[in-house]
Amino acid sequence: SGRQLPPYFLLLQCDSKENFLFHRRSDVLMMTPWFAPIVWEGTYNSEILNEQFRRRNVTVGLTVFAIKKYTVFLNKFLETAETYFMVGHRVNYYIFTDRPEEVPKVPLKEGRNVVVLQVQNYPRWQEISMRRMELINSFSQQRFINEVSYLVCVDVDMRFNDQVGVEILSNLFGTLHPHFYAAERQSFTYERRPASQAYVPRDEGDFYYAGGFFGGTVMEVYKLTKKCHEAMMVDKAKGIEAIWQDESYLNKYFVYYKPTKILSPEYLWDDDLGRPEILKKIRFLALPKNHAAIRNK
Ligand code: 2GW
Ligand code: MN
Repeated sequence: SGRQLPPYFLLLQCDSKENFLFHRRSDVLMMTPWFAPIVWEGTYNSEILNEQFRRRNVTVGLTVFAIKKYTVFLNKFLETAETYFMVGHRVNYYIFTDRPEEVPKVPLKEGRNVVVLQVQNYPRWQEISMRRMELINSFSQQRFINEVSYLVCVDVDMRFNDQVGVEILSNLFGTLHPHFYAAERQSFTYERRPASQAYVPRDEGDFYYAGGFFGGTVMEVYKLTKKCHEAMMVDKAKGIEAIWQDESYLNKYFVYYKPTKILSPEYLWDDDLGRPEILKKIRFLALPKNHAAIRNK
């Protein structure tokens, strides 16, 4: 068997599909310089991972915000999550909304629950997006810590389109932004005003992460959302708001607290960018939105 063979032989065998260690790609970066895996289709074995997480009987919390008209996205979001998100594992959907009566009743598989959390609305959309950090933070301490092992925090204007499973789970994870996964550091849209708490100097930063998909253990998400919320409050007191709101503060955090795993843009794609060859799966896809009608500014 493969186990008996010396290491150089395993390297030579890496082209063989029968080899049980054949999980690598040469066309994408598979690991960061701080040894965090970057998750692409073809780089992991979901059978092994599912077995490990099932043995731990892990429960995953999926947080999503549907404030005002964004409740229209919930039906497709939940339906597709039932098909593709953490199949075979325990899941709690945490739906933050100001309109609980508009949360659709979607049939759920065994071991999966919807929890509706009523929250206030904010008049400015930037505030709706940014306050997610504060709310995830306070509910982590009050509730999530007692109910789930991991939190996955996502945008709602999306649909699942292929498997999103336990391969994403780690202490702290972020997702490569689909517009910047192939871009140079100089073009990353970090906050560049030194006066902001989200400021990232030109010679720092590893990747540009998407605001719409991050997570980790409840403790790590608690720490992340605390820092981001506090940074926003410092800025707010000075009349500053970072260029891409919560996404900017998230990116600042990840410069100094490196994620232990990074998800490829398979996990947050936008078809406006086409479907390049390196994407073997499109797992979570932005829905086209009628900005004028839905955003109700
Ligand atoms: C309303 C008007 C304009 C923008 C957002 C909203 C709005 C957002 C809303 O009325 N109700 C609501 O629940 N939201 C929540 O905020 C919802 O969960 C939504 O997915 C999230 C972010 O807003 P979204 O998806 O319209 O903005 P995107 O797709 O441009 O998001 C990216 O940039 C944001 C910051 O500007 C965030 O970082 C987000 O995570 C990014 O994906
Ligand atoms: Mn969005």
